[in-house]
Amino acid sequence: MADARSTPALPAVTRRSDYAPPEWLVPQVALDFALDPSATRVRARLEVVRGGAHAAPLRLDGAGQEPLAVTVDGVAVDDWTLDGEQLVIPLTGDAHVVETEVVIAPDRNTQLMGLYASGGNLCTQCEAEGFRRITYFPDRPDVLATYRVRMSADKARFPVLLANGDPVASGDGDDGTHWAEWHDPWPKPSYLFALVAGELTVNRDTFVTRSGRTVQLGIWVRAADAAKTDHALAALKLSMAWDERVYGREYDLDVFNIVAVDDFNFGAMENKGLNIFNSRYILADPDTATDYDYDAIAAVVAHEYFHNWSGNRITCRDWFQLSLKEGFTVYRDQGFSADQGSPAVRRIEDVRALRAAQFPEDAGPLAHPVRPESYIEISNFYTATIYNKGAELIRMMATMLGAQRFRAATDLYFERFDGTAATCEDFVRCMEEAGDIDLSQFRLWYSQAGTPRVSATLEHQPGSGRATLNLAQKVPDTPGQSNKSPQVLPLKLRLFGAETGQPLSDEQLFVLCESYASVTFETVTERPVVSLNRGFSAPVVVESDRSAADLAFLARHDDDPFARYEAMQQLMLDTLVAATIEGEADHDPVIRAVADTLDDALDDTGLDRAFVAEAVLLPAESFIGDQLSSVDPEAIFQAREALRRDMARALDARWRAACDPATIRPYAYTPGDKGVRRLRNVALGYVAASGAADAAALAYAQFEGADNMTDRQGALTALAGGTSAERDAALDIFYHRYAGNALVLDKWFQTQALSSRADTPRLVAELAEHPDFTLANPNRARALVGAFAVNQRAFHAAGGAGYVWLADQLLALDALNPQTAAKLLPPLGRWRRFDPARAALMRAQLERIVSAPGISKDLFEQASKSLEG
Ligand code: B3K
Ligand code: ZN
Repeated sequence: MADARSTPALPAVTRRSDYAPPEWLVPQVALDFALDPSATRVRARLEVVRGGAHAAPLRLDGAGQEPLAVTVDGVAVDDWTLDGEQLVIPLTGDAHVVETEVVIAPDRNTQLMGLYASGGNLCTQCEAEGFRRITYFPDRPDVLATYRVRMSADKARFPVLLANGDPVASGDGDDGTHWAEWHDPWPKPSYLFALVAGELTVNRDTFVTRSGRTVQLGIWVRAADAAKTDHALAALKLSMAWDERVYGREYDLDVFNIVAVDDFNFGAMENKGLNIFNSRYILADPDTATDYDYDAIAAVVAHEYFHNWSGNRITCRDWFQLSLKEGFTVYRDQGFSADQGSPAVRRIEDVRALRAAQFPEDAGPLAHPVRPESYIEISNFYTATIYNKGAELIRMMATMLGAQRFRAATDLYFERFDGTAATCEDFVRCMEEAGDIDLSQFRLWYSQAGTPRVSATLEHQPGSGRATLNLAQKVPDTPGQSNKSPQVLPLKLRLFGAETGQPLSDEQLFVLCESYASVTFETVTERPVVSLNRGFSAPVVVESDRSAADLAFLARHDDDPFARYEAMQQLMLDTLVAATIEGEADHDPVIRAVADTLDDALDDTGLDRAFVAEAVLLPAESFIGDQLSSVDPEAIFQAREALRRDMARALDARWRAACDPATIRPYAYTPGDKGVRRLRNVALGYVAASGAADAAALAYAQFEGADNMTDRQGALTALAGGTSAERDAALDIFYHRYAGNALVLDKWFQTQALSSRADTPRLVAELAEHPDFTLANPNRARALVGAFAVNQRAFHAAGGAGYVWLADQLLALDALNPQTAAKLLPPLGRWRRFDPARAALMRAQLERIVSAPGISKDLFEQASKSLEG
């Protein structure tokens, strides 16, 4: 019999069904920080109130610290106990003042959760459960308190002291210290607490809200970065105005501060009145940031700002409701970005991201519903499903309600639940009430995981004047869920005549609720072609029997730009899947369709170049793999390269026209110029793929002459896949030019990790030994380790060396930063999608991780579920 004592206890599982309201409430908190990187003393004063008739003691969450003193109503007590890491204090009355004191060491906090040091400054990250690493507290989102925060610190080292809410007082102390007090009048959960102390400069501006409140805006960064904050500041002001105009939401404090830090586990954090950002989503100038970076900065600034209402004023009752704030806020930031430029391009990018990250998650061992049922570590549930699929759920409701009723429903939601911790169900009920719609069956989207698959066939008897679209849906099994019910799929449809190119019907919204349904179209006077799921109105996989000719027709004639893109993608995908399976395919239909689209763009007949750049891009290798029953990475790579090469050669003149240096104008960040740059860089990639003798020289000339990072990085990417001398020179110049600029060095690592060169696994392993590589900085870890693991050809190269290398990195990273390590594991969990040899090698690494001594529950949950699922 095995020795039970040698088996470590499995981490505890938290279940949605176990939710119970808090036993004790904390209406008010006062915190006093004596800040010091190696020993920060935290005194907390909690006004606690018994939440109903019960005799339970007060339980305060803690992590990694010990109570140095505990008082109740001003009197020191010693009848407290520790239950695991929880501080348990017996209390006799219904209201008390409980004070605790702890000492923590921010400079030893490598997890970057709680209070930690970054670049010599101190900052916090509390969502989801970081506040308990700062002080003892009921660290759950349904305990809402108003916070008063006092900070004192060495004035020379930490001249700036910021916290949530509005500043109320400050002054100098003894021995070179100073102090500041901040008060946040809005009750908030502990995960929204924040403070920052350090040497920072500020870029200030003001915003006057629609009711006339003047808000002081500030973006705080290192002095050297001050010049790179104008774009973020402008985006903040645009976001504030947009939320007033589109959702009727106004800002509610006198100040709004943003601080940028270099060491951050994800993008940014919406702490009330004091957002803390990963510096990659704040800092931009043309020399160091691409157009993509500029767009991402605006989107993330908007996202965090929008959380002030969807997240902060109304928060989540428990973490199972995370999509209540995240799905809705992503939907809101997508709407904002769509309004800044081309909505079609933005929709294409959002759908591409959904397909690249969420569809595989939904089809793999880590699949979970938008409202999960259980977790081991909540940090693992900040997923594409919660965020991006969650946003699609809101979008579907908005589509079914129409703009006016959707606005009425969000108004009702904001009004009814302001100041509370709400649930996804609360949100859906507002949609039902104000939208006058029954969403009973729609709720399955919250509880069933898996991407629904829709099959569509169009029947038409010539001369009958009628066509019938037959639809069927199936929601696939996912771990722990089988035999699922059909879901509500809002599908936008339209028919076009194959001969005339004219629409044969208006666009209609057909809501598919059953497993099977038919839609009949009258007045069909010629052979029809169906355009379906227009605008990607439902986040589903569509399988249709449309021919290559029909897809090419839609790619040129559909009046919905998303549907045009989609038809082109499907045409390319069908070709690439056939080529992968059969070793060859007819490339001509794709080449002709791409030629037509390019001609429309280059003639400047009104087609947005940014849209064309998207439309002519081949589907990613991983997306091709997702269509196959077993992924053959090398065959996919070769099939895609062959098509790329043929497209490159057949359309050589057009690509050269699109990337002609004559198209280069002095840099400006305008939608039109962005489109020209995007198409130029896609075209440059095709010229490189053609193998033309002058290709490397052309890319190198662009690299050298570029006055902006978009063109410089575009050229570097075009070179990085090859073996030219220009490639080596460009990488070297790029590295030296940006030595010391961490965000640009991330690009240098990432470009090489994503390269299609056959020796990428070796080059990446060498880069991990580079003096500038470190796992301690999450951006750098993601740039090399994260990028390599999604480079399908390189990561899955035969022999499995990539799997071993990834597992080595994850184990090393886990010891420093479990949250970031766990985020990088999923590519290893996709073993079922590969041949038995690769699957066995991948499983072996997962098993090695699961049985490694002392791994975090974050990594354990991801690896163990990946083995089971
Ligand atoms: N709410 C934060 C994410 C926190 C992640 C914690 N593991 C940022 C955002 O979604 O806006
Ligand atoms: Zn968010």
